[in-house]
Amino acid sequence: MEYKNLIIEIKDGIAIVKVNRPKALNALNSETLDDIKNAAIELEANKDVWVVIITGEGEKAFIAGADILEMKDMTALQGMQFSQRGHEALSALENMSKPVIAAVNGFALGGGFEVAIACDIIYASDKAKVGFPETTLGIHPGFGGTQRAAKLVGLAKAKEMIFTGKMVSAQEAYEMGFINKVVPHEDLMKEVMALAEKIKSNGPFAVRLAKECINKSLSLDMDSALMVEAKDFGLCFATKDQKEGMTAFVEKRKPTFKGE
Ligand code: DAK
Repeated sequence: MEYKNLIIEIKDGIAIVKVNRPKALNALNSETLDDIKNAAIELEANKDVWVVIITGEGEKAFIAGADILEMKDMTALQGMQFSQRGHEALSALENMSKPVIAAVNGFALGGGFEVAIACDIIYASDKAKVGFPETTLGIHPGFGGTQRAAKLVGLAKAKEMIFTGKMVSAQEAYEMGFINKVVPHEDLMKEVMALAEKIKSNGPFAVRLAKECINKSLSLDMDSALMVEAKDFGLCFATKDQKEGMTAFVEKRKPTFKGE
């Protein structure tokens, strides 16, 4: 598929998705939101892709938010349509069964930070700055940020970030619990690739089913969530990878998973 504002590279089971509007600090306009939705759908269907990485093109930004120039003069109807595009894009990304890593290479603000926290794991450059400046613009996070931030770091820290609209360093965001790891800027992609390779070396269906179980824990009561876990655990035994993983252990060798 052709993308207007994304560059996608797929190599050895890992897809790198780069948001490519560096002149606007990769801000999310309607075209880019549609691109993200279509890329999530396409990569989900691609059997050769086991892990997805999302990052920003250029030295300065991951994504500096929704496109303020596009939003500025919107009518209520256009605002609603924009909102729906955003929800469709973020839901497509979040609902991918495959693990998605955000490589936050610079500013991740507003909708951009919401994209990052919709991913499964965040690694950030030590130069990155993150935050939810929406309230400084007279709006509030609307791509799921109020919900995901509170679940990720707790109510008090989420409220402080959103009410103040402040921008914090990657290190501060790490200390709050938003980010998994902060790395030197020049090592970001190397570290993220090593993480992706480590995940890829494990049984892909096991990883995907684990993701489903963990995500369900956010919306289900304990008994229902344990039912999902039991069902997904059982499903692992329907894969060749489970046989390979356990046979390799018994034979004292490394497993070779094929995603079957
Ligand atoms: N939108 C559009 N253009 C942007 C942009 C953005 N969010 N951020 C930066 N740019 C553009 C700038 O306009 C500038 O363009 P030119 O003037 O060169 O044409 C270029 O990128 C470089 O930016 P700066 O010159 O400002 O660069 P600096 O290094 O001086 O500053 C900065 C970097 C990131 C601190 C600054 O650009 C900045 O504060 N940007 C705005 C960040 C921000 O407020 N982001 C939040 C946007 S609001 C919704 C759901 C969600 C949302 C909305 C609706 N619904 C459900 C309806 C989400 C809203 C947001 O994300």
